[in-house]
Amino acid sequence: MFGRRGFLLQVLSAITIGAVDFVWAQVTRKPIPRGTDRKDLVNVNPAEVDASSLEITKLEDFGVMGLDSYEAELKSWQLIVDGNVGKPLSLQFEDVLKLPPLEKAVLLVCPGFFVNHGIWTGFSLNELLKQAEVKGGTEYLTIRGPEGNYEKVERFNWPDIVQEKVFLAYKVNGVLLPKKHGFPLRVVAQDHYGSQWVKYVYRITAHA
Ligand SMILES: Nc1nc2c(c(=O)[nH]1)N[C@H]1C(S)=C(S)[C@@H](COP(=O)(O)O)O[C@H]1N2
Ligand SMILES: [Mo]
Repeated sequence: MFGRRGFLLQVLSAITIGAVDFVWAQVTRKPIPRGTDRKDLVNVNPAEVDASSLEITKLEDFGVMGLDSYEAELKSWQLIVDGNVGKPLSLQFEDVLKLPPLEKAVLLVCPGFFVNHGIWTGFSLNELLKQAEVKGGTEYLTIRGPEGNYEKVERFNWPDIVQEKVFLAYKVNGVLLPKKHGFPLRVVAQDHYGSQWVKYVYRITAHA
């Protein structure tokens, strides 16, 4: 349609626009100074701030919102990976712990209520989806938890998965997730509000 040169130009301009967007997002993020009172941050948009200088919140000071008392039974719990994949997976918790670890300090903002700055440890969804032989053309994932009447479903675009902005965690501040924070597995969604941080995750589905 564009000819070879036209196509190359299209690709190059897409890459350039992507890079400019990325750099722009970094320079326009407002740095949160060390020592900032977390109460002053409850209305920030996590995508517009740089929290890298902010202290890590003590786990006992974390706020809690939404479902907080779901009891996961590890004997029957499984993580299902299905949808637009060549090889659907079902993993036990011990399999999850063997995946290559990914650890990041990320700010969770529940607007108007609280901000938790935790160190989250888990694994890359990009890696897991590769193991499931995710098919080309996958545009987004849905992530669900917990199984049953209280299920919450959120949708995440593929670039956030590839950039590891969105991943799954089984530890916070070095300890296994407490029940109220989503044991055994929860979403960590950098730059997204807390409502997307699904707790008690049991299923990931790839969509074209
Ligand atoms: N399954 C499930 N996940 C959930 C919720 C919920 O009600 N059910 N609440 C969400 C909301 S609104 C927020 S702000 C965060 C809070 O996470 P925390 O309780 O670990 O601080 O969890 C999110 N994940
Ligand atoms: Mo929230």
